Amino acid sequence: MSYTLFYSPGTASLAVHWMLIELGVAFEAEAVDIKAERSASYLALNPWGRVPTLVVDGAPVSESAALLMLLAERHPEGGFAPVIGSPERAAWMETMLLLANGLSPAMRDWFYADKDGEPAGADAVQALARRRIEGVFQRLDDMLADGRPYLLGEAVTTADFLATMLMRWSRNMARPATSWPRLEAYVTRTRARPAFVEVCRREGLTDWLNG
Ligand SMILES: N[C@@H](CCC(=O)N[C@@H](CS)C(=O)NCC(=O)O)C(=O)O
Repeated sequence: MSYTLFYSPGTASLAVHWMLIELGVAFEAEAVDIKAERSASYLALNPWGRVPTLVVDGAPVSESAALLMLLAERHPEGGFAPVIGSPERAAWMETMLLLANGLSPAMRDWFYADKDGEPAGADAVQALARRRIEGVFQRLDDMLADGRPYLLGEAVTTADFLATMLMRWSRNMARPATSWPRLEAYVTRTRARPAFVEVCRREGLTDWLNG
């Protein structure tokens, strides 16, 4: 199996980069400057010029949530997704889709309101995005109310990599994820994982680390 990850520090590629390190699989990492014009060769891999792209055995795949699910399927030994047919599988799918459909697009709207839409309407877009982001944070906080350590229970899954990455992006918002006490305890737990510390080291991320 061969992997090349095209990434940019701290962006939507972070969860995939983190999971590759968790899995301990061999991969190449290529930095993409998302502030610069994308090369024709990168646009051939990812027509929107976004990150992440993971080239899997020679074929480019994008969308961070899909990549996490694909890696879980290709490396079941990692145990990062409940097996097909297990009782936990439905909750895992529901949570992955909540994050990918409910939280990730709202984050994009928050950060790219004036680029993806009309600058004149950016405040309204951000106001709605904020409401949606905080609504999902509340749902995630509710999921942890029974004292479970991770979103799906005792085991770390792809949902935790995705959720932690998305919560990190809220660190400078009016209500960051860490202002929900259970989410603060949760990210303290996920950030303590050696692979999270390692991905931050490799990407040069120095904020939002424990202690
Ligand atoms: N839904 C996509 C979002 C990808 C995305 O928007 N990536 C951003 C970085 S977080 C990007 O590439 N931005 C550069 C641009 O839009 O020009 C995913 O989760 O992979």
